[in-house]
Amino acid sequence: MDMNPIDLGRIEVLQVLDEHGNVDQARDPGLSDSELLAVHRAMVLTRSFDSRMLTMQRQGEMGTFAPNLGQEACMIGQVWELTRQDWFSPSYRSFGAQIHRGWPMERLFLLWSGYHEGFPPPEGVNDMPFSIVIGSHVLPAVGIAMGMRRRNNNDCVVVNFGDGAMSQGAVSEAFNFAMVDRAPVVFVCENNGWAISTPTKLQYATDHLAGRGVAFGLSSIRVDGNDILGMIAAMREATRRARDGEGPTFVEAITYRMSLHTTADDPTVYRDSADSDPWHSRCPINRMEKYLEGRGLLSKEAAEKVKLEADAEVLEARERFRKIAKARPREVFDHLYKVTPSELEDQRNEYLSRLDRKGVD
Ligand SMILES: Cc1ncc(C[n+]2csc(CCOP(=O)(O)OP(=O)(O)O)c2C)c(N)n1
Ligand SMILES: [Mg+2]
Repeated sequence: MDMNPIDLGRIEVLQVLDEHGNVDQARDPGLSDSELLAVHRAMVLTRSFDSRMLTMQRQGEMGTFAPNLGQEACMIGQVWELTRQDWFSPSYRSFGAQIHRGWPMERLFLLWSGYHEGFPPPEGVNDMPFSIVIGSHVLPAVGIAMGMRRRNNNDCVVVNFGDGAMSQGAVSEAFNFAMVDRAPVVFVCENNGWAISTPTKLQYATDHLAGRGVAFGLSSIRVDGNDILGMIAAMREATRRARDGEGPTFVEAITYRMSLHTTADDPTVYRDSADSDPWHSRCPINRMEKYLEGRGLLSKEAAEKVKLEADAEVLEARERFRKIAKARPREVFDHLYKVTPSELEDQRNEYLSRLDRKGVD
């Protein structure tokens, strides 16, 4: 008997918009001029918000957070095709997508500076609270999709996670459950090269993660995650399949974490600039601007105006946040236990009497 071991080899990466701003007409999702400009604006807003968050964190006004820099196309592209009825279940590095889904930026500021008012998804936004426990939200997202399939209403779920999450068993279980049930879910793996300090080459031995989807029977797409039009094309096909009852899709989006893992991290300790340098020329916003400029839709001056407007929008949200955010030091022991353990009760009393002595409300 001949032995023919299967070798998945390399899997082609879908790209529509290249680094020089050229579009592959055959694969172009065909957005209208106004949609193209809206996509660009959404990516610029993500970057403005990200940059302001970093400044605020460094100035002590924001807690630890996970920057989105360089992943703007991935963020916006994965939710662009979703309707208000669809559900989105994000991981912690997703505020670009959350803003687009309808989270007011002041709420995200509240969330990341530790105010519990920031955590619940806004009324009418079908988002799950983001997950920090790696991979833990993927099976529940499949559960939502299984419910949708039984209601037969053509809605779908997008759930995102990182390359590191692919090493969690629960993600494989989620692939299997989804496929067996033909659940209308799109799995988006943001393969950004790193899981904190672990590079992808120490996480898996193949050229791609997309093959794992194939192994579970899932339709799988490997896409340039820094190409907003490629992301939209991939998500359009994946969400169409979900809505038409063709089951789940796995989208592996190849991108790069240009910034810190979180603000508690220093990547210069574990990665060389030789690793990140090539990604500067793959910037998702620059390539979109080249394309829009080439089409006569956005001049350099107009692009600068979009940036200034986005910065101003973020600053207005920061002002609204500052009006709401009033530290309540007396509440730091609240919301931890239903019945507070006695040693913690002692600490609370000691702390409260100190606040009293200092005249703090
Ligand atoms: C179950 C679990 N284990 C470990 C951690 C600590 N941790 C936080 S982020 C992270 C890396 C995740 O990398 P990846 O999935 O690639 O997502 P990225 O941060 O690159 O977006 C780890 C190990 C965690 N949050 N949850
Ligand atoms: Mg990662």
